[in-house]
Amino acid sequence: MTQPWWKKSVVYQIYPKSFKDTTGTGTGDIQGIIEKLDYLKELGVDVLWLTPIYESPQHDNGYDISDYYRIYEDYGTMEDFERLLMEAHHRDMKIIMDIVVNHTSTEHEWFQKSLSSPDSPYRDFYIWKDGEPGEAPTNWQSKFGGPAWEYDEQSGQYYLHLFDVTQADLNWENEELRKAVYEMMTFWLDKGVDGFRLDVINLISKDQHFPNDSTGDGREFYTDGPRVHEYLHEMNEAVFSKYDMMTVGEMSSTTIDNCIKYTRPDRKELDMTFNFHHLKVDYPNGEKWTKADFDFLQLKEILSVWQVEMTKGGGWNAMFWCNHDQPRAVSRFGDDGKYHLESAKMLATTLHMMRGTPYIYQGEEFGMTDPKFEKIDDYRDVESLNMYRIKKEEGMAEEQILDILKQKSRDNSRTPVQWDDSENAGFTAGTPWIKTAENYPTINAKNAMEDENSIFYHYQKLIQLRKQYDVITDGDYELILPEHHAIFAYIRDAGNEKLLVINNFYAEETTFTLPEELDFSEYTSSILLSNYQDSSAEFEQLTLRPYESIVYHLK
Ligand code: TEU
Repeated sequence: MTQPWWKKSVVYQIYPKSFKDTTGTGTGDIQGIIEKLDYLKELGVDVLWLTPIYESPQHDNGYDISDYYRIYEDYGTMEDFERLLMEAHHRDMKIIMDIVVNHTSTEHEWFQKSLSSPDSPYRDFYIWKDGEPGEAPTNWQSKFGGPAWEYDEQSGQYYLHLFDVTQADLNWENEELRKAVYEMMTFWLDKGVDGFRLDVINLISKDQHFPNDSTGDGREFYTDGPRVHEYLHEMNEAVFSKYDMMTVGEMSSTTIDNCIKYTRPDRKELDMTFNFHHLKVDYPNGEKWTKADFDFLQLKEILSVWQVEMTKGGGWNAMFWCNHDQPRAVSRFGDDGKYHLESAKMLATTLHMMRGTPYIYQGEEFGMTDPKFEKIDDYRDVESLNMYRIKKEEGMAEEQILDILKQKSRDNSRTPVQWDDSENAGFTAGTPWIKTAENYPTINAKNAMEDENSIFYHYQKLIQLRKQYDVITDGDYELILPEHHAIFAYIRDAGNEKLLVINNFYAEETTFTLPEELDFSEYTSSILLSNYQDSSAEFEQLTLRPYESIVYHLK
């Protein structure tokens, strides 16, 4: 059987709002994406994932959809989108859409009907429960802070919103709703899109007893919920199975067992899943809203367990360091100062040489950093602003809250793409909707393209290698030196062909010694990729320089 194309693909995530503005509104647009297609082709990515571009009041930057069949005005028109699709296909690149069907905006027509008449068939498209004012149906918490239920005086009932109060959860128990969703998906596929990224898709099935949560926030009653596999299988039969497409599910707080089930091909649900466990290594005791260093040993362990177990179970991982909800990888796990170049390349290699489909988040390919905002006025994200308010109410000092946001806010990755050193980093001729990071005169795409030693060309090389070496896609994964405090090293093993991947995650020199039980003396070795010009060809024992990263090919 031939491999599905998405196993050898690299996906590039576009957050349109911050990508490229061509109209001077300060907000990116579809035309801006079209203008940058040649740049993306030069990078070599195969698939572009667009975060939501549908009509939306933008309380959560498009993850609050008010009409699935229309394009958000500031981004352009349906004709613009069709042109983008054509231009991308023309360059042999695919486009995948973000599908948000755990919830809609409360401005969606379905919700408006549901709200205004409890007798309407649309009432049951959402999750309404009885309750007294001030006494919500359950004690579940919204992921953006505060209660997950909102009271509607007129009907005396509450509706569920796991995210913002303007994002009402859909009722997947309702068959008509499910049909309407499948119809909408079919509309986009018939238009020619090549797949979907499905937003928080493992939250769609809620425990119908709606119990109170005695310990936490309620997530155990809807995460990987009772009917989620049934729904995804149904979706696959009704929609995905009819197209040559890819699907990636975004899975909040999921488990390996569930991700195997979501992605094992014979189960016919999804192609691959994002999970976030490796990005919680700087959440001490599970708490995101604290300032903390990342736990390196934990990072290695989590990534490795997912590599090994997903392979064993026949599943497939989507691999990523960053997205629009996460701080910038080089600021978080690397060094965005002195070793910016070395550490950004090292992180890229570490991830792209693992098993799974890698994702690059816009700007990552030339090392964009967190903006390090100093004032609350610089922030735009609904989650950050909620947290600011809640922490203030709890009595936390302003300075401390700002310090935490500087490290943890989702806005860290949402600042405009830094195209060049002109005003507003070449993103807009107007006033950008969110401030640009101040380092744009040096860290920008133009500089990167002009320097053959740049991070950009390192990514380009990684993408090319994936096409050339099957061991990158197919090889087994084995972590070595699990206890080493600075080195993240692993082997990819496809029998007679292997990769030895060695990464120094810190700014100090450190010594790598190949474990004795590994005997590669019969193999011929060569360096496939490195982030220093003159890395040692000798891998039995070597001194790694700051953030040095080397891939040896053994055959
Ligand atoms: O995110 C889901 C999600 O659970 C997060 O990564 C979320 O940002 C985090 O829990 C907050 O601490 C998806 C989208 O990627 C995100 O942008 C949306 O806000 C969210 O769903 C709601 O649609």
